[in-house]
Amino acid sequence: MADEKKEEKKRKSIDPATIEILCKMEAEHISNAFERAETTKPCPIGHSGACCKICFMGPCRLTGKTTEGVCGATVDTVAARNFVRMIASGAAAHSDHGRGMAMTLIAAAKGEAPDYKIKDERKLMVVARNLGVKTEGRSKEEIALDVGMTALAEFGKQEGELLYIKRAPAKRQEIWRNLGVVPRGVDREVVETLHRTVIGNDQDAEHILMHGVRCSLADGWGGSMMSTDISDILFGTPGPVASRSNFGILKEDEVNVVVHGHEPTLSEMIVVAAQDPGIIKYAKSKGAKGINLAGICCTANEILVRQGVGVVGNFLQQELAIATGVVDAMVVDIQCVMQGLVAVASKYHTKVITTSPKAHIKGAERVEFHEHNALETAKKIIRMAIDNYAKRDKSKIQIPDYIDRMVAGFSHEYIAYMQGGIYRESFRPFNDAVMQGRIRGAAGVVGCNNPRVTQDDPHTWIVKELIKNDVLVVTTGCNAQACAKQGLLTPEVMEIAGAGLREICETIGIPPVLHMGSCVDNSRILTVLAQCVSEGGLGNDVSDLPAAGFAPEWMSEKAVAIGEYFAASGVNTFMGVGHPAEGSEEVKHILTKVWQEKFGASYFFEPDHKKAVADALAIIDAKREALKLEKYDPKRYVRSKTYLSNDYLTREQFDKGSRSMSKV
Ligand code: BF8
Repeated sequence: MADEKKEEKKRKSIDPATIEILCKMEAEHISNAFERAETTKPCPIGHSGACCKICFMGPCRLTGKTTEGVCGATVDTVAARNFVRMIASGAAAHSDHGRGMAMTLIAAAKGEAPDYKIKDERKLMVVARNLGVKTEGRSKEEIALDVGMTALAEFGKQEGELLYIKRAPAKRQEIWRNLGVVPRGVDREVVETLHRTVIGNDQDAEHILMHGVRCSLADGWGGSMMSTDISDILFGTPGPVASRSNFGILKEDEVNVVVHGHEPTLSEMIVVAAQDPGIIKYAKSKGAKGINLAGICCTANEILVRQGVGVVGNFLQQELAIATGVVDAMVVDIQCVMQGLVAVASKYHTKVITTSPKAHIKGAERVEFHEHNALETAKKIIRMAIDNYAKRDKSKIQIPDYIDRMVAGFSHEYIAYMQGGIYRESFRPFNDAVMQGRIRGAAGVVGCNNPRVTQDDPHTWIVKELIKNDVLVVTTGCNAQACAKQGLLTPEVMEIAGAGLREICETIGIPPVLHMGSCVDNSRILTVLAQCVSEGGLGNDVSDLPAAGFAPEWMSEKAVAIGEYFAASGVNTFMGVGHPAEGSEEVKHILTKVWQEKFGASYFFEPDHKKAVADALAIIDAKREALKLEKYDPKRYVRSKTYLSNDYLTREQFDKGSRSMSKV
């Protein structure tokens, strides 16, 4: 019976640790998102983008014989409006996070947030130059203050072009200018999206969708990019760190504090507080051996890539983490935090603690976080977790014995550094390898979990298939965490990489799957694409590069915004799961055929992830041909003999998974 249950759960996830906890929760009759997805089917009309609920004459469901709403709106108008409203919400979320970072930088520069320091002066100088802030003869605090104020003004820029647009290749900037989509401040673009899509306003699908492009670009090349840059200034630009993932990193004899959400401001302080001797002593006084800090979702990625803090899991594991029975506090800030956490926590001793003024959850504990007393608040939260440690119900504890090793923290600065050293950072070796056909192309594989597909299966299948085909992969968000759990962020993964890709990765000293950070750090991928273009030899624009993007298990509006800005930046992008505008042939046509003509890249929604990879490889090869590069031949480069066969795990060992079954 137990085996049958496991078999059934295998349809829900490829992660054995997740399956183990799903069985436990079922036995304990505790609800979770996997189970709710079974009982709550998507509304087929809303799912296809054909439900209009923007006024109270409706909602109008444009299905069957109903081809227009009460106001006469067609399904194309309705689907386009729904689509760009997703973009606006996603862009708002990333960019409001970015604004928070700018405000923290300003507070730190003014001395009003004494626990925050400028950690990366070099990055501060680079960002200052990009934003036109004078640096000569000024203190770092003065520069940081101007950087913060300039960034803040960018969010609200009413007229003109965002300053960061000039980071894009000149040809791409021209395309955007000619199409009238160079963004102003994200605040204006989000407001205008909502205005255009109000009842009785913009009613031409293509015109509506073009503004969606502008709004998404204000996120990718604006709010998200500034968020990444300012986080690096405050907390350090990531470089490779070794760490671990999955439920096995939780400890039975220590106080487990799990941070979840997106902003690094609080989680960075919790990292500091968890190392405080007084706090550790307090934990020991309560019978614990120490404090074990771990993360979920993008907050986890932020403190992983900078501090090496371990990752409990991705989006769909948040409720499950509590069901291990050993999470003493789950500390959440903003975004991707399920309300279901509180119900699960009510069956255990776990305290769910909300901290952001923007996100309360009924039934959760509340400790509001502000920059001016950040460390003190972090210590208060950890003390709450320590006080909770003794309240665990030992009979309910079950920690799946799965720990996966990983290397993360590949900022674009570090990737450039690896290819030339400190005196000549470059992308030359990468570009040369692509030109010679050793590397076939590059892909970004990113985005969420979605219980409508088997958790982590499309994510990791795509990544493995790409590297087998000599495509270098960069990853962020919940895809990165899926990869971590399957050992795909380790050097051992070289064993399944194509010979050409492997040779280059070994020469440069990078793994073939590079964890670049959180979802706002998708802006790092934009920067890498621009750097590859400016390095030369691969065309004049992002759309010339043999590259593709994937978000195979997306669910969040943020993912729709990200996919949109990638496509509009010239990257053919494949979303999985289903099409949120399935009901409109016109919208689907615009996002694929029309975008291809206008932006040189399409925005595909392809639920068959195997087909998505085949299509992407065909596009990559077509780009290679257009650039007149060497024809890609997988047999041309053979595996180098300079590496010993025992350097990495054997193929058999890899196929079993890289995970260690015992705690390491
Ligand atoms: O911002 S990948 S589930 S955690 S939305 Fe959320 Fe999606 Fe994960 Fe990070 Ni991004």
